[in-house]
This record gives sequence, C-alpha cells and structure tokens, in this order.
Amino acid sequence: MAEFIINQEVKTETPTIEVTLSTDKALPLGRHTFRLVVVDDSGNTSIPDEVTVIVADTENPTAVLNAPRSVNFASNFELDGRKSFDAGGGRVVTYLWTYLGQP
Ligand SMILES: [Ca+2]
Repeated sequence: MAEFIINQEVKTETPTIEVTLSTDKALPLGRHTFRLVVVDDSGNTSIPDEVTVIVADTENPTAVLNAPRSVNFASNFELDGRKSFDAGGGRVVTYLWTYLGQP
C-alpha cells in the first residue's frame, strides 16, 4: 500500500504495489502515468517502463426534478433540476427537459 506523490519514487522489495486513495484525495478523472524502474541483485538498473491509467466516471447521474404543486392558469412556472447530482467523480452538465402531456 502506498500513497503516491507526483514525481516521488516509492521503493519496495515486493513486485506489486497498491495505489491507495481516500475519497478526499482521489485521482482526478483523466489520464495518469506511472513509471517502474527495476534494479537487479548486482545493482544494474532497467530503463523505465510506463503505463497510463485512465480514471473514468462510469457511474450514472441522478436526475431530481422539482416543480410547484400547482400553478395559476396561464402563468409561467419554473422546473428545477438543481438537486440533480452525479456520482463517480463527474458533474451534471446537461439537462434534457421533456413535456410528456396529460396523463
Ligand atoms: Ca457520473
């Protein structure tokens, strides 16, 4: 288990390492590159190998629609989607409104 800081090497004697992240220190969405250099028992050092890990938001947002219970005839009113929210590190950016007619 290791908390990674950008450009700060973490040394282990085990061949795997877990990238530990708390919710408040999560990697932001997008591409993140990690590098490995290995050293043999004679002290010879490898050239680096690198991988890019994409942190992706795969969780659907939740729509929350609020509206007044009743409105006067021929009066304007507002539909409010501000309580809609996202999970998975993203944010709601588009609201798609549809009038479905009378039940
Ligand atoms: Ca999401």
